[in-house]
Amino acid sequence: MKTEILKALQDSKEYLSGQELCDRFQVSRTAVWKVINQLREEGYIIEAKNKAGYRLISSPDLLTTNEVRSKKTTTWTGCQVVCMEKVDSTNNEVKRLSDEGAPHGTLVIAESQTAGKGRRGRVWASPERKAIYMSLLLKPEFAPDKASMLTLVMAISTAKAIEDVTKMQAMIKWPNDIVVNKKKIVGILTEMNMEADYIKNVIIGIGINVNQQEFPEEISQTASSLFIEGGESYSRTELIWKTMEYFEKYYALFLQKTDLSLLQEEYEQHLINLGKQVRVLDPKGEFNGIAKGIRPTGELVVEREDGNYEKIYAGEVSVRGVYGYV
Ligand code: BT5
Repeated sequence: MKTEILKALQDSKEYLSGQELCDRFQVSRTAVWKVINQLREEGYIIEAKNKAGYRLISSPDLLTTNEVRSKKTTTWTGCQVVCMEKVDSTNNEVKRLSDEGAPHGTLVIAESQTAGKGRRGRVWASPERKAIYMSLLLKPEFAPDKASMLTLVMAISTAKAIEDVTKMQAMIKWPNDIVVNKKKIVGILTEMNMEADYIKNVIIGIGINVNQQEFPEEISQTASSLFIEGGESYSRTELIWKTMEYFEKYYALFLQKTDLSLLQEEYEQHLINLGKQVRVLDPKGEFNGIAKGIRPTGELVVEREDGNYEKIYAGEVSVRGVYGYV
């Protein structure tokens, strides 16, 4: 009911009378009054005018379940939304919920993470309230070897969402980073759980640096936020749903062929490495080359200095610029 009342207030330009809210939602005056007070405690500024009723003046930039749900614009992603103040890692929480039967499309969002993770045991800096930490649960039917491509599907979705919301150019550093002005703004971590040879679930975790004003010393050279790059704060809720809207679009294209062929052009247009010198940090031996694009199955194609083409698989290998991060 709280979500519905909030939505009614958001949708209305005029005052909404207490009686109207009671009638619409079939609840008592006291119940409406309680909800208004709860919303105020969450930071909503709601004006109450004698005889006229209630009017929403402003919303806090808090990722509460009510706030996020009331702004939902998607079809199936976020069919269930769980917002948490603090969690070890949203990816871990989605795994737990999935084991309890949560459906395909469940979205977990947290205000902070105590054990935010990157790939291969790395740490994702997750300070509270300024950024987005979210994970999407998928229970797909395709074969497990296709799952790693979903990182790329989410990467293009997030880049497009950032461009829409901030009007800044967002580029993809293959396979899982989004950069703005060559600084890392987004990291994506896709994890898969299997049962026999089937996919039990795929969990796509996305960390977006939105309104941070500073970064820990260790990452201050490479990391940045949309606030730092754009000079203004952005609505996290809007970024969340825009990302999910694009994900629905690109995931549908992905499913048509169970590969990236229908997204490849758009992905490569955003690929910061394209045509550039890269250093491939392959545990079997590092080498330099020129990034030529991606294959429809997601590998980066790199032309070695001797002219040979190499397929780079995201699993074991990192790619850097020859002189630094990109
Ligand atoms: C990633 O790993 O970039 C994937 C990060 C995924 C984070 C999301 S948040 C929601 C969900 N829940 C989780 O627990 N994880 C996901 P990787 O490519 O391995 O990059 C990690 C490296 O990025 C670190 O070693 C740092 O150098 C750097 N880094 C750490 N925190 C950062 C931040 N907030 N912004 C930019 N760079 C960061």
